Amino acid sequence: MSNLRRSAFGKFACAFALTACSLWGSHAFAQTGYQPSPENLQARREFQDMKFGMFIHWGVYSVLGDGEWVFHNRKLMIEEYNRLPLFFDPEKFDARTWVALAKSAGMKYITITSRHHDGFAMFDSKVSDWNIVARTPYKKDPLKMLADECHRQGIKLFFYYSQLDWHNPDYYPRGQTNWNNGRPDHGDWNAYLDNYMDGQLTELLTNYGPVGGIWFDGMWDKPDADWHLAKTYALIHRLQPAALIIPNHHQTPRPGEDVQTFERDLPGQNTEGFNTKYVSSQLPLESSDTLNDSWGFNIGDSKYKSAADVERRLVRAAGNNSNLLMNIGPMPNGEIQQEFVTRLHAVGEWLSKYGDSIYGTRGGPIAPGDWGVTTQKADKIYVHVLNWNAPLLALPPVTGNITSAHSLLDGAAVEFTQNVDGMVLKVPPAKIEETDRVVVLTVAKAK
Ligand code: FHN
Repeated sequence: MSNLRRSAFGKFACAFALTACSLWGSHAFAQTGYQPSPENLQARREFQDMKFGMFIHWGVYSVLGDGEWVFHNRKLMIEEYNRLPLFFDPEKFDARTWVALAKSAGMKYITITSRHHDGFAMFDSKVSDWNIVARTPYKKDPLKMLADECHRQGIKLFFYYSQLDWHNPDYYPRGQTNWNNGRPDHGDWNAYLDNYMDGQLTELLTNYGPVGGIWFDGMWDKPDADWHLAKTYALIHRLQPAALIIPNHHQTPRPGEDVQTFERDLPGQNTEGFNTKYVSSQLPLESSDTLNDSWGFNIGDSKYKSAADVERRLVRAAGNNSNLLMNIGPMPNGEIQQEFVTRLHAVGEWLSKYGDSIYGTRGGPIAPGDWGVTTQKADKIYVHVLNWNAPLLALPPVTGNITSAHSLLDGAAVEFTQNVDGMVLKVPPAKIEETDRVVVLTVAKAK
């Protein structure tokens, strides 16, 4: 963990990851007896088919160009932070451009911060005037424009919603990330959850058309609190049965949750130190990461991943039966920096050739390895050779007879042998800058 913000969060994350598993038992039940509706199950399948999404961290914090934790990291006072919306006027924001960029990258859905830990609503909320329409010179609702454009361009829109709130006095008792920022030492937790949070979730699930789901974050700030999950989850499933609840709580999924998401890690891996190693076999999986090293716009962060890095992460996620949600932090004027645009276009170009081996697939049937991964769809198995230099690749057996093998890139036949102990592929030599050599196996179901 190199980066300050990562360390700021990491320090908290590891601390409560240890406490959480013991204490959360008491509020683990959430929406007990939850039976996902047919629409929800269909939405889960469509989610898994989409495989690749754009994560967007954007808010008044973007003005300071120091990421989304600047309020906390600079230990600012409420009245100091309250000035920030005065400077937020994204005259260059264009929903059509943002959605078109996601589409050009081969991304099928967008997850945007409707509000982050600073509690500032990036939408027109009647629940509180701590929002973009009431407090900024911009006075418009970018989520409304984005929702309309997503519906127009056939992209699903998900809303990130922070349960943690560093601004609202009723977020009380305070949590692990608290500092004295001038809030009174009292507040009404139930009012915060039942009126404020559920009130805003009702707005997001009522005023923006069909929503892909809600991506929660921040519960880790108060691991032993009663978050009224049963009530909130039931509210969401009542307002939009197909909306997926995706909680970034880094813990074992609870009843009422529809997707398990992992932050900066593939499912089951815990290199970050705060992700659970438990991987649901029932729920769709997702892995989120940043295109540079930051979630929110950070003017000093040039640690960009290459397009090839992103492609390999997408392939490894798919091989682990998971989606990849890749983050960008737009600039305060509403523009997306060129370094992000260039890389996303390159990934889109790659997916225009290799998309068949990603979209609509599921992970397997062969377990991921250092050499690479496999994805499968209908009678096809896609062998993704990511890290293998020898001419022959020996793999474990699969069910069914392989009737043919060919390179996805140019259709050239690939030599192979198959017996009860497994198969051996004569892997095509890597072409210049070939991120992923994909061998397509056609499998006839065993009689
Ligand atoms: O604290 C947040 C962070 O700012 C960012 O939103 C990430 C995205 O997954 N989640 C939290 C850290 O786990």
